[in-house]
Amino acid sequence: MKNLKLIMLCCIGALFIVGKSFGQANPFINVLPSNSGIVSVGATIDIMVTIGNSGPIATIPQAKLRPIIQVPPSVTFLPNAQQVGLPAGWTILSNTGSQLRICNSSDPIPVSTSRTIILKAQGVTVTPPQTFSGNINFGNGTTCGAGTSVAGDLTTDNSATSTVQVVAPITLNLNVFIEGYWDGAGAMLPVLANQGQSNPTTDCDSITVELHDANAPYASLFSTIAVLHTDGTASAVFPPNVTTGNYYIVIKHRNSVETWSANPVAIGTTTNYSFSSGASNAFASNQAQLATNIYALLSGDINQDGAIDAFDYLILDPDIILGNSGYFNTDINGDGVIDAFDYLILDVNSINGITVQGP
Ligand SMILES: [Ca+2]
Ligand SMILES: [Ca+2]
Ligand SMILES: [Ca+2]
Repeated sequence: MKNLKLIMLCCIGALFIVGKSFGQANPFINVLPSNSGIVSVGATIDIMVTIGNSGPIATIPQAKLRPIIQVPPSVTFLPNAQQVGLPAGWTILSNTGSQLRICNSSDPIPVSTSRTIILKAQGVTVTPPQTFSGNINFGNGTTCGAGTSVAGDLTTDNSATSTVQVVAPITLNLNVFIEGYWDGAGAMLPVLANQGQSNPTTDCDSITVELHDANAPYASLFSTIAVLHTDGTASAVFPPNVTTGNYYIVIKHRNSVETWSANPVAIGTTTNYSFSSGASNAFASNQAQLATNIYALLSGDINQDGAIDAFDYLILDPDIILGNSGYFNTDINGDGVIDAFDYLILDVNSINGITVQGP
């Protein structure tokens, strides 16, 4: 009987040792880029790192995981201050731009749970798809310094790879003038500077450039903001998820009537389109003539409802009475002050019943 008890105790002990030696905690890692791994030069891509514990018994202690994420030279990690996608209890140990090391400093990971870490990288140079990787390395369980693996770790899932591809952005080079901002001599005023902004005097104002479906109901599919320069040029840069094809180009500006291209335009990697060189380059020739061969978006739609009318005047009027100056959408002639000269431009377009023209 005594021998039987001894054998049973030995068996339990053996089972306990087996359990302790095999399969206590198994950390694993996966990496996945946003947008199918495609990013344009200068744009940001999210790299999602999933780190978990498939167990089956023990929690992974804090300061025990110090994975390294390594990206190719075609992209670079943003500085630590912009890495805001770490879960509570995780820290960045080092960031060289190409290699970022993190640690679960004060975040133990129980069995069957995982953590998602979002790291931000930026496209640097155009390249075909390249591999990036995540590798679990082990900490010492106290300071995130190098340490040994956890009992039960299977090494096969301690690294993961995916790909990132850096592409050229889709660039649309535009020629656009804005009626009210005309300087009378071939260019537009430095409106932002006139209105007290710190922009250079070669900047006129911001415009929103949209690409709309060529087919009804002509939905807006892509949008970006571009700086319109005083010489009427603007470079609208779209993210690489824009599929090249035919789109209506739509220009929105804070006190002009929304203006559509006359027809859908074939948008490629680099496309040039001039609204200003002909009235008929806009849908229904909905532009004002400023000079020979210079046409412009019609000014005065202050409330951006698609029509220039008395409702816009109702917004302009109080600013004239108050004698406001500075960054105001009611400054239709862009000289920085709101007065009767702004009203004169609105008045003509209101009388003419100007409204947005599109398909
Ligand atoms: Ca593992
Ligand atoms: Ca309006
Ligand atoms: Ca003005």
